[in-house]
Amino acid sequence: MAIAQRTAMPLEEKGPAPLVLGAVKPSFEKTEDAEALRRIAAAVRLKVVKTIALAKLGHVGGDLSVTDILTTLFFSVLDVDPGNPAKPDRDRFILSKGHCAAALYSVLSLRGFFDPEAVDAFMKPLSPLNGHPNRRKIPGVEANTGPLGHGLPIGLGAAIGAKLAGQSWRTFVVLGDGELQEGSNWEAAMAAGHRGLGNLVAIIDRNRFQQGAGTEATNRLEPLADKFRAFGWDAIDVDGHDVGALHAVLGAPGADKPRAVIARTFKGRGVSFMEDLVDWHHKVPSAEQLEIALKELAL
Ligand SMILES: Cc1ncc(C[n+]2csc(CCOP(=O)(O)OP(=O)(O)O)c2C)c(N)n1
Ligand SMILES: [Mg+2]
Repeated sequence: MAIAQRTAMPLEEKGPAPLVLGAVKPSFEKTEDAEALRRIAAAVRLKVVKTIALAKLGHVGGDLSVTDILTTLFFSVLDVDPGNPAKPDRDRFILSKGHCAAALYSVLSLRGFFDPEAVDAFMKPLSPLNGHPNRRKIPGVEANTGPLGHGLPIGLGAAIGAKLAGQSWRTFVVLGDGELQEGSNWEAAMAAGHRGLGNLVAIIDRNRFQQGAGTEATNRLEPLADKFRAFGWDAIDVDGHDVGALHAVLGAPGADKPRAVIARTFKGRGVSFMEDLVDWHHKVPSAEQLEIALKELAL
C-alpha cells in the first residue's frame, strides 16, 4: 500500500485562531456603594455557574465562596487599569487559590480586562482561559497559580520590591484556608512579619472546607488569627460575604504590619443545594440543577 505523502499544512489551517484578550468597556463601574457591589457580585455568581456548566468542569464551591472578596477588590479597592494592565504603579493582585479561576475570569471580564463572552471558552482546547490562571495569557493576572502555597511567597516578593523602590502600591493575595496547610505560606508569613510589610494584605477565604473534608478535621487551623499575630501580622476577622464590611477592611490603608483578613465564607454561597457542602468543591450541576441555580441567582 502506498504511503500517502505528507504535505505541510499552512499554519492558519492548523486550528482556530487563538483568542486574543484585550480591554473592553467595563460591564460595571468601580463603586464604593455596597448595594452596587452586591449587584455586581450577583452578576459574577451567575457568570461563574454558567461558565462551569458550559465547560462541564470547575471548582464551583470555592468560586462562589470567593466571589464577594474578588468583587470588592476589583470593583472598589484595587488601583488597576484594564486599559493598561501593566501600569507600573498598579496594585498587585494574586489569586493563590488558582483553582477558582472561573471566578477570577468572570470578575476580570466584567471589570473590562476582556470580553465577558470570551469566558465561554473556559477550559476549551487551545483556549487561554485555562483551569488555572496564566499571567502570559490573561490580562490582569499577575502570577501563575494552581499548585497551592505559591501565591503568598510571590506576593511577599512583590511587597518587598515595592518597599525597596519606595513605591506606594500594595499587594493583595487571596488564599484558600485548606491551602494554609502548605508550609511555604508560613515561611512567607514569617518574612513579611519580620520586615513589617504594611503594603501586603492576605485574604483567607475561610470556608472551613478543603477538597474532601473540613479543615479542622484534616489539619487544624484554629486559632488562625492568633497564628498570624504570632508571626507579626495584624489579623482581622470579617464576614466574607458582606461587601460593605470587606470594603471597609480591604480599603483601609496599610500601617507597619502585614494584614491578614480572615473572611468567613460558605462554599457554594448563593445556590441552596451547593451551600456549605464539601461535595461541591469540584462538581458540575446537571441540567436540572443548573435551571434551579440560575433561578436562585437571577438578578
Ligand atoms: C500543592 C497542591 N496540592 C493539591 C492540590 C489539589 N487541590 C486543588 S484545590 C484543593 C483544596 C483546596 O482547599 P482550599 O484551599 O480550602 O480551597 P477552597 O476551599 O477555597 O476551594 C486541593 C487539595 C493543588 N492544587 N496544589
Ligand atoms: Mg477552603
